[in-house]
Amino acid sequence: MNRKWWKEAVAYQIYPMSFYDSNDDGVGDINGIIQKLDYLTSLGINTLWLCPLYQSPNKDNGYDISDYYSINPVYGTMADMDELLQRAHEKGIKVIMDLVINHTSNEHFWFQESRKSRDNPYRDYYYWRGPKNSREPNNWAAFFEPSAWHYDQRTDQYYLGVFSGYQPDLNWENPKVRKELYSMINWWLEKGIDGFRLDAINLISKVPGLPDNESHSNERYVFSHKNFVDGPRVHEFIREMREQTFDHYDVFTVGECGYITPEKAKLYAGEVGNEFDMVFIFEHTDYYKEHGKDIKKLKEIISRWQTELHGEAWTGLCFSNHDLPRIVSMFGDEGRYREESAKLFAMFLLTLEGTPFIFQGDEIGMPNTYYQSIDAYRDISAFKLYNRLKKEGLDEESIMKQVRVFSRDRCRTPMHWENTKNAGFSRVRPWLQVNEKQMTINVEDNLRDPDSVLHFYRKMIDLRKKNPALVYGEFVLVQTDQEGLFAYKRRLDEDEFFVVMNLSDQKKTLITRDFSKGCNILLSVYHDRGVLEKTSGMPFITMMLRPYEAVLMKLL
Ligand code: ISL
Repeated sequence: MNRKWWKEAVAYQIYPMSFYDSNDDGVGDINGIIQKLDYLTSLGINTLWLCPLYQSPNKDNGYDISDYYSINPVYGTMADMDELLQRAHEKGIKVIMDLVINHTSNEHFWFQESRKSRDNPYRDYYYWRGPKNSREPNNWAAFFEPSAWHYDQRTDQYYLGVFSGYQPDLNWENPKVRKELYSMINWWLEKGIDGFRLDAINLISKVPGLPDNESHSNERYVFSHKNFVDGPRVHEFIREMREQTFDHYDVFTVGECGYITPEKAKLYAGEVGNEFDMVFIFEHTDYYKEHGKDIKKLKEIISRWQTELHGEAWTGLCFSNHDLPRIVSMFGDEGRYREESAKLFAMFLLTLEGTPFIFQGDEIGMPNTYYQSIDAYRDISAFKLYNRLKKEGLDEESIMKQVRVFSRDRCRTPMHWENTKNAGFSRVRPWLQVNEKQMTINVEDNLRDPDSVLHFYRKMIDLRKKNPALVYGEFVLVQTDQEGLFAYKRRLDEDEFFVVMNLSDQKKTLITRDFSKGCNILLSVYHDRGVLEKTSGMPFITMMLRPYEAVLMKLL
């Protein structure tokens, strides 16, 4: 397997709006990130993924860009951005930006021109179609709105926006669009950024003719990925983009390709594929979204991806991000075993093959936040859900129950720096309410407590950085007959590591022969975990694991 710096990186995802507010306007900013660089260095991470900082009306918190060449003033200036890059580089931290090029904002100049008239030179930068039977051109549903088509009276046509009307889809079939995007990408690369996370990038090619989605009911709008995910020209477009941009720089790209299988990941991020350097895995989180927590399935999905992609393709790993629930709320325990399960998932994330991405706040084990009233919410997808359920006639409390579960605001709340007003994030009321009850979970207290989640992350990051087997080693699943247990080895040359995790809140027992020559415990969720000893006369070791206990060992 080729060794690369970005395979060895430990990345940290910053959601700028909620990271740190340096100028008292209730919104995080670039200077805030600069002020926390020492904190990030001490955590041990060496790569930052910055969620969108570009000029944007923020209908989808920056995932609706109105000018790719400028910084949203709420975050600061281009000079601040340059300073962040320089300061991060001085500390050996690489910086990757979010690249949202499946769509722009409806306030982008191209779209503003495009909607002026049917023969405007920018018309074909987007998808415009006339009505069909006095209705939308097809039955596609959008992610955040009922229909993916949005009517514009000015020219009596609809435009396509598969996320929302604020996010019109760019027409990648038009070579002019691609050229403009490549120039913009090169402009950023010339600035010295170290790569990109490419948003919803496997949506850029649509099935020609934009046919209706298959429908099994008489619903007016049908949600399906079939006609706009992994479309017929997607690989051609990505390869062309790569050749004209990334290939000329020592940078890395991570594709956000939803709904893919390991087979497809090999196409997008194969060792010899010439597309992205890595793609995020989402099968485990997608499964959660559909079916809720299922530990057996989580183990099965992770093992399959680890085994099938070894030596063939590289992935970005995350258990949570700005779209997902917090790790402890999704796969762990946000109550009694919050700290234990937060540590367990730190070990899980940092002992797998693939580049780990830590979402801000997970390093202190922040749980989800739930608000009582819809007024507290800011997420565009929460409003879609609220309006739909309202239309269906549900009562307010039943609606809010669902909004609490599904709104992406659950994980987007301001970072807890201290147990003071507004969690030390800002001196004024933040753009999204801080959960007062959770402020006891904060960086300052975590720093003081040597047994905290934060210190656990530090130790785990350090272990990963020092042991190439944890990055490149082969993943070998260890069979256990207990459902809550997950055990695997990572093996590279002479080095062999053993990870065992109890993903449940019940005691579990591991019986294994794998420690025949003995082992050293490197890190454990419960700090009093002793050395393992063989039962005399027996060839195996019996190891009892407490709720959410996880242990990393090096085999001798
Ligand atoms: O997580 C999802 C929904 O809860 C996904 O379907 C997600 O919307 C999809 O993977 C694309 O997400 C990305 O693009 C969106 C933006 O809203 C998300 O924040 C971003 O991660 C549109 O740009």
